[in-house]
This record gives sequence, C-alpha cells and structure tokens, in this order.
Amino acid sequence: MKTPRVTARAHTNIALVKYWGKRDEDLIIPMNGSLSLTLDEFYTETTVQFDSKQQTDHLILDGVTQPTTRVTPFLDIIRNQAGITAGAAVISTNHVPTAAGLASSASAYAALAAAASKAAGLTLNRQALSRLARRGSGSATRSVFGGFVEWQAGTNDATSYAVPIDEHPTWPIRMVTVVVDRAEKKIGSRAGMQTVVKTSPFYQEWVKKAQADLAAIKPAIAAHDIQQTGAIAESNAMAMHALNLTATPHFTYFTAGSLTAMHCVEELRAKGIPCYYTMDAGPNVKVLCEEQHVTAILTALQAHFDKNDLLVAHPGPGVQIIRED
Ligand code: 2P0
Repeated sequence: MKTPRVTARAHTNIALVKYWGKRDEDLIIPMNGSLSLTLDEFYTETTVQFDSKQQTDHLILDGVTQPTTRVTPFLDIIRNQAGITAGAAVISTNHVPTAAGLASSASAYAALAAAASKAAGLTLNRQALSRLARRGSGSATRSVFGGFVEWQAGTNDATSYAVPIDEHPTWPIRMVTVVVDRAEKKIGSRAGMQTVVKTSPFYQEWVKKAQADLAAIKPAIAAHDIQQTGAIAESNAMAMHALNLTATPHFTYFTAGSLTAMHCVEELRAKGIPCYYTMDAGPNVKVLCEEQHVTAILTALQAHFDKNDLLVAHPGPGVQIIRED
C-alpha cells in the first residue's frame, strides 16, 4: 500500500545570531538560542511517498541516487510517530543558482520534515514541525518559519523549537551573498561545532555572548535599526569564527576571498553605507543591508568578484506543502 505523495518547499535561512554547539548531540539541542532570516531565493523541494512493499528508503538528490545514512534515522522518527514501517521514496531538488555552494541542510530537513510527516498521515502544527525538523539538522528548526525567526534553545526535545519574530517583514532588508568559493567545505559544521564545544577554552564565553546578542538584536530588528542589527550580527559571526581558531585542532572557514569581501564591506561602511557581513561554515560572505543600498554594494563588490557570484536575496516564507496526490 502506498501513502499519498506529498511535496514540500522550504527556504534556506542565514543566522544573524549563530547556533554553534550542541548540548545534546542525538536530539540536537543547542547550547544557545539563535536568530535568522529566511531567504526567498534559495530553497529545496522534496517529494515523499511511503510504500509498504518497500523495505528500505530511496533518496534521489538533484537527480542522483544518494545513500540514506542520515535520512533513514530521521524518517524512523516519523515512522515511529505514525506507527508505520513502510520504506520511503524521497526525491529532493535544490533550487540555488548553479553550484553556488549554498545548498543547505536547513531547507533540506525542513522540506523533508513537512513532506514526510504529511505523507505518513501525521498532522503537525508548526511548533511540532519545527521540533521534528530540528532532529534532522539544527538550522532546519528555523526554516519552518519565514522572515525573522528565533530558535529558542530550550533544554529538551519538548522545549527546543523556533518561533516567528516577524514572518512578513515590511522592512526592506536584503542579504547579498558573495560566492567566494563553490567547492565543498572541508570541515562540516557538525564536526566543527563539536570540536569547538570539546576543546575551546572560550566556549562558555561564546554562549554568554550569543545569549546577550540574541537579547539585543530583537529590539534592533523590531525598530528596523540596520546599524544595530548589522553590528550585532557581524560581531556575533566574528566571535563564532574566532572561536574556531581557539579549538584544538584550530580551523577556519576564512579564505583570501572572504577577507577581500569583508574589507570591501568595511570600506563601504566607512563611506557611510550601512552594510554588515556574516559568514557560516564556509567561505562565502553574506552582506546584510537595506534595499536602497544594494546597487552601491554590488558596484563595489564587482571590483573584486564576478557579477554572477553576487546574489541578492529577499526575506522568504516558511515551509509549505505545494502538492499532494
Ligand atoms: C547557524 N550554522 O546558526 C549556524 C552558523 C552554520 C554556522 O547551523 O549538526 O547544518 O545538522 O545541527 O544546522 C549549520 O549547522 O548543523 C549551522 P547540525 P547545521 O546557521
């Protein structure tokens, strides 16, 4: 017997206050709360159908069959909740500009959580969906919602989920991505944050700073204050990246291109253009700004980077079911 075939779409998000370390590795409970902006331009569409004649799961990602090592334990959570044992066929497509290195586990697991739970016959509200997505990947917790989203750290499975801060911002906020390098990251975020939690003598300082940044950025966002919001986001990102250099073994996601992009943003700021950078577990640089300054920022960045490597994103929506048959 086959279940309905359900397709969901989820968008990526970029954290302005970062998640960087787990309190519980299995349940993916973070050490600190985080806050992100969901982006319109980059998303994943995933179709799931369970079939009781199928013993194992099958995964096709961007047209290529992939191992289900990480997907099967995630689907097991859903199967347990739904009381089914059927294998699943999962077909997933990333919609990001060609090989921009922006495909993300956030959009992937938010889309998979929504499509698979619905196909399995579960009716989850968005808080429950956020908790489920969290089990696949921490950042996916936030991609359930659109716009500005806070992941409340909580202390256990029931209390760790995301809440919308401003789902449809009227603030004309933009995120310019500078694609510095299209290659796969050498140190995955899962391994990177684990190393930092275990070995950095400054880890507790990071948690304190992230908590303070989270408290301070919310009123700044509510006030549409680009200077405050940007300064907090930039400072938080640099603290996360500094922490990586204090781990044993130390590591960094910075490349020469990342530094070029960050210097360019600093020069723009010195000229009075409010723009602020952030970086995740890879070399690409994302620039937070308001719509009115996008053209000036792109012009300055084009002195160093190819036009095709500069992508402008708007706030995007939360996860949606887009087809069911
Ligand atoms: C974030 N990142 O808050 C942080 C900042 C990257 C840097 O969440 O192990 O793929 O699956 O929970 O969510 C990327 O890590 O890690 C991430 P897991 P995830 O967006």
